[in-house]
Amino acid sequence: MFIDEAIIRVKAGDGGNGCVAFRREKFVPRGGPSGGDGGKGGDVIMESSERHNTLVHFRFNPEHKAQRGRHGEGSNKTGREAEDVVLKVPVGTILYDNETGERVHDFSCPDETIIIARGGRGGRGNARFATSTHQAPRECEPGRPGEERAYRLELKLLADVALVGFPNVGKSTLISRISAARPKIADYPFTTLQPNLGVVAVGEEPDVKSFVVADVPGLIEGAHTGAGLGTQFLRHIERTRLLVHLVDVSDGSGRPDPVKDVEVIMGELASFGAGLEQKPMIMAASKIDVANKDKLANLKRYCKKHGLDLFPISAVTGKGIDDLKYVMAEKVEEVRLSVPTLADTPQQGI
Ligand SMILES: Nc1nc2c(ncn2[C@@H]2O[C@H](COP(=O)(O)OP(=O)(O)OP(=O)(O)O)[C@@H](O)[C@H]2O)c(=O)[nH]1
Ligand SMILES: [Mg+2]
Repeated sequence: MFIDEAIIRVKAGDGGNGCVAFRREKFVPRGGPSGGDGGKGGDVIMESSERHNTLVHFRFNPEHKAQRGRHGEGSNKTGREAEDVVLKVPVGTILYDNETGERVHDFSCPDETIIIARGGRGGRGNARFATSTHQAPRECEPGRPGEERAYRLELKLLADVALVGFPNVGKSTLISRISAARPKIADYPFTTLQPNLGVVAVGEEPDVKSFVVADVPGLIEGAHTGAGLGTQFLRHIERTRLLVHLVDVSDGSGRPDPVKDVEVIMGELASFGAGLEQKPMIMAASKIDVANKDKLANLKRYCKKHGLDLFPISAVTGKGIDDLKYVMAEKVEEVRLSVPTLADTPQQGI
């Protein structure tokens, strides 16, 4: 099972202090007490969102604090309440108390909100302590401290992007280049026997976009009828939002015609029968550090003719990888927003 995890510390805002003050007006001797109450400290709130797909943003930023409430003031002015801090998590996130291990909440739908650290109440000002026998109280309360807690977040990952292609085209090498996944890489077909998932983060804080990539075992002609590793992994592709189709254009690929390769893979996707061939797809010409110029040119021509975006990459030298990552992030976001119902499917690790 593929799990994304993060530990966070949160501190809600303290309440503002109550104030001691007395009315001082020209013709009102002994004006009564007028110290206002402190404002409430901000809560820390957690909200599930369809726009988030991983917990990567908490790894950059594990501590979150809400502001304290303003102190009370004279003339019975209550201090202003502090703003709440809202932390967004993907649907499917499970929240645990990090100290006790207790499961606190399971975010199973979008837009669920819970308070995970409660802001402190403001202290009362001296005006609140006046009674008929105690007309000039000098007491007030300090604000209550905001709650401070540590949580562990857990999310079963669902792949957004699947890397597809023949065996040995460099899928595992690519995922190891763009994420922390470290699958086995070797110069023979069917190195990868199980899908590997990796979390890819693109951009700088606070605009980090993240998505999950699956490195799927290689496909070959007849995969839909069970050849090679068969349909087992095509089923995983079914749940992704975007396919990145790798085509080996190197001299030593052992296959003479990259266009034929593309057609075979497209045929397999179509034959599987779940609309896989209609998924948004980005083409990547792999191993361009050792490219055969004719193969690359043929593939470019084919992609142009069929309106497919082609990114020449080398997972070994890093050439073209950043561009590909950004386009993947953009496309995932685009599809995520246009097909919100995808998020309603149960979160299952693949
Ligand atoms: N020169 C060069 N070699 C590469 C590149 N990417 C991958 N390779 C090599 O190609 C071979 C296969 O790479 P893998 O990443 O294991 O290929 P795969 O697509 O995951 O293969 P399967 O798991 O069998 O489907 C390895 O020897 C890699 O070192 C590249 O950009 N340039
Ligand atoms: Mg592999």
